[in-house]
Amino acid sequence: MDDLQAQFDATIAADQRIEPRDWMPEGYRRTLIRQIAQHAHSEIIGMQPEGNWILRAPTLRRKAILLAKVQDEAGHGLYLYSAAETLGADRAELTELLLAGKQKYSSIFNYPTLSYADVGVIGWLVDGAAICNQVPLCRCSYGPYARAMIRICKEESFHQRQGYELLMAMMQGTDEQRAMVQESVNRWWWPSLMMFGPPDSDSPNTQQSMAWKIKRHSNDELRQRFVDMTVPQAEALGVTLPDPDLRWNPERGHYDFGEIDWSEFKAVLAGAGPCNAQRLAHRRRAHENGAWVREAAAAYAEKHARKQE
Ligand code: FAQ
Repeated sequence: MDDLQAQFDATIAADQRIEPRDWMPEGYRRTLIRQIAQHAHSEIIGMQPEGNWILRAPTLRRKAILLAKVQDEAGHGLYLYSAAETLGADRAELTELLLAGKQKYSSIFNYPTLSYADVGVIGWLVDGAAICNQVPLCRCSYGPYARAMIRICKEESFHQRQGYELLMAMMQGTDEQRAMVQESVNRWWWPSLMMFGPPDSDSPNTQQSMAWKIKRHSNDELRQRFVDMTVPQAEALGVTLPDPDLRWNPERGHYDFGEIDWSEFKAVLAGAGPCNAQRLAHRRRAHENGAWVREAAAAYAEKHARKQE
């Protein structure tokens, strides 16, 4: 056991990868299952807010783009459930835990998409935040998660650009369209900052996850990186970010920003966000409606296995 622990520690210290068949501490396995499952659930639940606009996309081109993006999110969910399975988790059980409210998904998907500009703003801000958080996960110490993140990040970059391009088109449109973009930015800015998780001083998992090189940066570091990256993009777009305290700090070499309303974050995590109940109810309904597909696939797999015998 001591030898196994020493070997694990040496692999982490050498910045090498832990693979599914390697020995790993139970806490490392549990932390990864928790984070990867939450991430997978986020991708699957995250299809809902934008899915809301597929039938109402303004042109065939916008509809094709949005369909492709939402399908990518389903794909990301599937890679991530597969990565969790390499740790011994069972996909059906993870889904049950989500539906029972025992496993989380990202707070951001509990907000409604009220206008078409929200599709662009989700691409720009939500996918932008996701990229900031996920690019370092490509260097995560657990091999299957790190490798899944490479493809996911490439697709997220496309998602971010499609959002920004959509917003540029709207900003070059009518006054009404510009107002629609600004109103949407006002609603999504603060929840996007909350995606990075609680402040470092109140983040129970960060220290251990960084020691295991699952997380490569703390929540506050990544949040700051996102703010620094996004302010010039907002200027180029011609929108204001709804924070009177946002200003460049030459001493720090970063933008200062206002206090996040952590009581709102906690309420959303506790299930009291504007769309928590709706998102879970929809997911439950889709799961129940899909029961016959799972049964048919399992029966087919069994028949196929018997034939091979
Ligand atoms: N929402 O100690 P920490 C996407 C929980 S992007 C809900 O700091 P940790 C792409 C946390 O789980 C979104 N819960 O935790 C897309 C923990 O609870 P637990 C998904 C949150 O794990 C775009 C507790 O608070 N991305 O889907 C949130 O070290 C557009 C204490 O927090 C990922 O999941 C939150 N915002 O750091 C899809 C990335 N923040 O489990 C569709 C991978 C924290 O102890 C459309 N995950 N919590 O009960 C991570 O990088 C990390 O898990 C953090 C949290 C940074 C999210």
